[in-house]
Amino acid sequence: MSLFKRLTKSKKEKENSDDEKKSVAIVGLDGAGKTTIVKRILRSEFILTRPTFGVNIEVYNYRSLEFVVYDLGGQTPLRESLWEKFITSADGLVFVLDSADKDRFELASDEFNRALSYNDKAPILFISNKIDLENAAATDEVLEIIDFGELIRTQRKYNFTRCSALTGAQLFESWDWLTLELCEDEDMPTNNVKIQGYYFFKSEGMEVETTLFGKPKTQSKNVELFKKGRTEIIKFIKQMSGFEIAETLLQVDDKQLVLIKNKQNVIGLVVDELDPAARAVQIAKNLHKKMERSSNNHTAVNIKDLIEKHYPLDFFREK
Ligand code: G3D
Ligand code: MG
Repeated sequence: MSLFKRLTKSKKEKENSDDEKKSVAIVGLDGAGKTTIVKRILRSEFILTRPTFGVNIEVYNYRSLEFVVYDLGGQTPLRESLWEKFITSADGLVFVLDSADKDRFELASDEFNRALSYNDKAPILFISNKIDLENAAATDEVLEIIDFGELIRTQRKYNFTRCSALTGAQLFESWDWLTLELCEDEDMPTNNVKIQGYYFFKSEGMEVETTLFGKPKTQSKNVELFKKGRTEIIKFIKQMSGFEIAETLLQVDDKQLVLIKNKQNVIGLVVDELDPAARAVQIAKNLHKKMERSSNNHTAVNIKDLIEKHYPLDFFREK
């Protein structure tokens, strides 16, 4: 199917097909940082780009999500009708502003309002990008120009975030917000927590397994850390023995240990101290659910396989 047809498919058609991809339109003036943001989030191995008939559209796919990136401004009639259609059919909308490009704030504001006028349902993630730059506008400077009044009045789901695609600051958190609005957590392409390894205990304290990821050199570096983590888990299990559900986040050297306990099991994930722990918590909870499901079906599964299969971007792989 051509890109044009795919983008202009009617809403009705979408509702009728369960396996339909969710599409996210990522728009903003050229140079705002859209391509950088998508690449940073999806990482190159999961990207499929399809340049389309001379119009600057990039399409990226990741599982059940499709990201369509489009430069706004300088419209020709063809571009105009194309982008109207694809914004109208988008399930999620991301608007990227170059917060240091103050000369074009008015133009960006007009384009933002136009995008909103084409789609009155999709949740909106507004990214004020490039905050690492010295002359980046503060939030109130942006809000003077960009009007969120309509979004508030209509109780539209939206999220305003200041971030830097360059440093990654705040980027993954805001992306989590959008993808949680749009899809099953298993399909979330929010990533880069790089799980370094995990612990798996029975909730009464029996150790089932501990696995370290990475090359042998990294693993041997992490052995001590994992020993400390194990001690922390045993403490946690003792403290929480009266509770069916408990969770905590611990600092172990320069790593974070996310510990989640349910009725049967305790799962501990180790991630870097700078990685988004909320994401690791979400993953641990999902792993619990998957373990539960498989034990109900009497099928044997292993956490490592689950992580590799469902969280390929979160899995720590050394080059
Ligand atoms: P676009 O896809 O919206 O047109 P790009 O924008 O992603 O191509 O980014 C345009 C330029 O801005 C790129 O620089 C890119 O590296 C830079 N950029 C993107 N995000 C940030 C950020 O958060 N901070 C800073 N400082 N720069 C950023 P080049 O030099 O390649 O044109
Ligand atoms: Mg681009």
